[in-house]
Amino acid sequence: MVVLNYLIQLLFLSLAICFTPILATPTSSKNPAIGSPCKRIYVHKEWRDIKVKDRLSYIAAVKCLMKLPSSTGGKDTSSRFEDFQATHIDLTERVHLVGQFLPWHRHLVNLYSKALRNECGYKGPIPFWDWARDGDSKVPLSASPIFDPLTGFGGSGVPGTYTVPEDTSTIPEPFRYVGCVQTGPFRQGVYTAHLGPGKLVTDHCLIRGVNETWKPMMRGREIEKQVASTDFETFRIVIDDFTNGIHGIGHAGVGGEMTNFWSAPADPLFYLHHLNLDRMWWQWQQRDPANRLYQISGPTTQGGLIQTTMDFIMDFPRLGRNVTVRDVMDLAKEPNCFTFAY
Ligand SMILES: *[C@@H]1O[C@H](CO)[C@@H](O)[C@H](O)[C@H]1NC(C)=O
Ligand SMILES: *[C@@H]1O[C@H](CO)[C@@H](O)[C@H](O)[C@H]1NC(C)=O
Ligand SMILES: [Cu+2]
Repeated sequence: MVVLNYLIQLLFLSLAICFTPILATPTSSKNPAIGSPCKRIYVHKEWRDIKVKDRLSYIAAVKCLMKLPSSTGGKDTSSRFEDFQATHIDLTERVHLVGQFLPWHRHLVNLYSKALRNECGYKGPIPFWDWARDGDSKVPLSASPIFDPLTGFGGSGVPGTYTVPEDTSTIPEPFRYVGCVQTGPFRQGVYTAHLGPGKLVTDHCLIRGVNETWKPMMRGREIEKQVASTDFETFRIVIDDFTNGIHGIGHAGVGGEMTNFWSAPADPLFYLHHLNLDRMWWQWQQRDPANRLYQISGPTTQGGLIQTTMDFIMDFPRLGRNVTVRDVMDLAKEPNCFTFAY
């Protein structure tokens, strides 16, 4: 087993090395016009429906992104992977508990997917994490294939292996009960995050605390209740409720850095979780396209009175051009061009 583990790690390493020289031009350089028809529609798949070979090359592509230099030459980010995390940290207060929450994250994950394909040569399907499969499963959440040390993202953190910084102003409670991931491709010593926890800038391991408490809330029928709302405003509020909504459940189930509002994208699982949330929203839109395809609401600022409209401008510093909410509503048009296998 140890030998196998070692061989698999070597495989990751060599894949990462092969991909590193494929430095295509950054995603933003040759963008088709917004709203134009897609040349190709990418079909995103659930992690465990993807061939093991593709799962391993996905992980290698993430590692490649972690090695690529920051495309902005920004002082605070040390890799392309961190460009995405830094943008999320800087915009946290503007993009959560507001109207642009779902559209903004839809585009963030899409830009990340494009970077994996265009800058790190990933050719397989982009994965999402369908938590309902774990909620409905008989095995503990920690035994989910996404946490597999050989073909997944590694397991939970080991308690006592991480010391929380003194300044906890941007480090909420659940983060503090966990430790460093010690297995898999992003284990301590192999992957070091530089941004976070919270708004701090510290070199640290990937912190997780897989928490079984949340598993029953991931059951298919619980999720079905949450996406049953018929108006976007109810849908948005229900799923974004940080303690009971499906957005929060994915974050809390993984625990650790994923529970941090700012620095959560230090964990590569962030993108699989958010893609599934996006899938829930797309399914909701598809249930009544005439009314829902272009339905948006919610304040433009947390607790504000101005309502978000289709013309609302969303920005992605370090990552790409500005887009409006309207631009991301229909997945069958540029700059989206993806769908889900189910
Ligand atoms: C799991 O989450 C619950 C609810 O937030 C919390 O009370 C509990 O302490 C957590 N368990 C662990 C092991 O972190
Ligand atoms: C993008 O949007 C932000 C926020 O609305 C704005 O400050 C910035 O000037 C815009 N950038 C461009 C290039 O339009
Ligand atoms: Cu977020």
